[in-house]
Amino acid sequence: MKLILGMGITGLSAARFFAKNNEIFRIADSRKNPALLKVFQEENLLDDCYFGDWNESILKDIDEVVISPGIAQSEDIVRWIRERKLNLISDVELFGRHSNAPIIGITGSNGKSTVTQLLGEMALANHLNVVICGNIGTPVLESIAENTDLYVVELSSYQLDYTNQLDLFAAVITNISPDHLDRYENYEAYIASKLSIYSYSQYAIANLDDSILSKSNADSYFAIENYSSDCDFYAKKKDKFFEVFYKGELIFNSQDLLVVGKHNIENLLAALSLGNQFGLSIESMINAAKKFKGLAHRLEFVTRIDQVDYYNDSKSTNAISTITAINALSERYNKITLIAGGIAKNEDYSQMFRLINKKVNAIVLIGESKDFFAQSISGCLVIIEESLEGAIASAKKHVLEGAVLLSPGCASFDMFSDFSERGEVFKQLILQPDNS
Ligand code: UMA
Ligand code: ADP
Repeated sequence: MKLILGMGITGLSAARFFAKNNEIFRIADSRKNPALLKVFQEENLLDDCYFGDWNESILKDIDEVVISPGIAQSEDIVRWIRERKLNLISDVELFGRHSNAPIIGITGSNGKSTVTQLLGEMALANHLNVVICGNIGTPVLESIAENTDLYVVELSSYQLDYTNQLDLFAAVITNISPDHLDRYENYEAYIASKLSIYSYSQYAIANLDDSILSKSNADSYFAIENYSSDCDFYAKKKDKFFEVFYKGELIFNSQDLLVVGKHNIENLLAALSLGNQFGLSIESMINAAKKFKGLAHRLEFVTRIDQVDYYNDSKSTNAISTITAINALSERYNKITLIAGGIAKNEDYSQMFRLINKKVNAIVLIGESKDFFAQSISGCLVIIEESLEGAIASAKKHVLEGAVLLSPGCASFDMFSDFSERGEVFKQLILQPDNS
């Protein structure tokens, strides 16, 4: 019998998948009252279920376990499964067994969702029946559809950790920097998790500017700083913009893009490399890139109020993404006010603090990490607030020009259910009339 661990959207998609295929399954969640319980009840998916602290009896008569990515490898249940040598798989592995079209996999510490969406839009521009899914938000098992030409799948390290077999047509790792270190024994283990994607891929693509990936022995590379003859696609800075080249030929200038920042050129190069490998036409990929507006909560332009531009980068949950956002906006604005803080990750923030001291005019700190951040920042005005609402009011009081940037560099769970709620609240507060 199959066991599904976790009753979030992954667990729900696995339960629906088994029910549809007349497969008997048990489902378990270590919370007594998981948020989606009602949906499972309404869909009659709870014939055999277990709630509350993990217990070894859950494993009775089980031969294969589909585990949700949010369940850490350090959990007792994972140890028990491994001791019993049961098959432990991710939803992605199960999806791979039943997929009816080529799969392109995208992972990395930052830029995964952006590259996934952009490549999906490029494939659409090539009139392909493309499905965009995975860690970006729609579980892979929910996404299997007839007549699909291509699955573009965002893969997290958590999903890769529980994947043993998968056949990817091509894969990219956008970059690697410390993230999720609470889930890994050390940084090396996190790096190994990311690199594992290449072992499933017929064709490996990597960012040559990344010091770890440049040693990864990929099949092809892309780069901005360190381009070489190994790079099919590369970009060079010219004045304020970037020129993009394919095999030495200029194909595009970034002034035609709607998204900003060097990191988005990297994302474009990653998507072009994958799409080209799949046979998408370069011209149509470029046309799709020109129309690409980016994703919500990733350096998303919200509005301009009284000469001040507001940006929502709530998806920034680690230091490097905040560094990226500050660098991108400092190319456009002389004055930046940053709103940051939340649950700091177990990583080194010193480079982010140095950049803030250098390039940010004022910082408003919120969340659990506010005092730790405040102690480390001395090069600009530092304001501490108890809420996001207070932070926005404070920013509005102090800022007369330039950009106000929400880029927390931290997880959101101390104040919000997730990064998207944090970003939505930010946008609502900015746009509501009494705040303008
Ligand atoms: N649960 C337990 N015991 C535990 C931990 C969790 O029972 O020890 C239960 C919870 O009570 C809950 C369920 O598991 O009922 C939640 O499962 P989950 O945390 O795996 O989340 P899902 O709702 O299944 O969403 C997952 C991804 N979540 C995580 O990896 C944490 C989503 O990525 C992904 O979009 C979705 O599958 C579809 O593939 C989110 C994410 O934050 C956006 N990802 C991380 C990131 O991008 O950095 C990796
Ligand atoms: P992921 O899915 O890997 O979390 P996203 O595309 O959702 O990546 O972007 C997450 C955060 O990282 C955002 O704050 C975004 O501005 C920033 N970001 C996007 N692409 C890159 C990149 N190539 N390098 C560094 N930061 C990036």
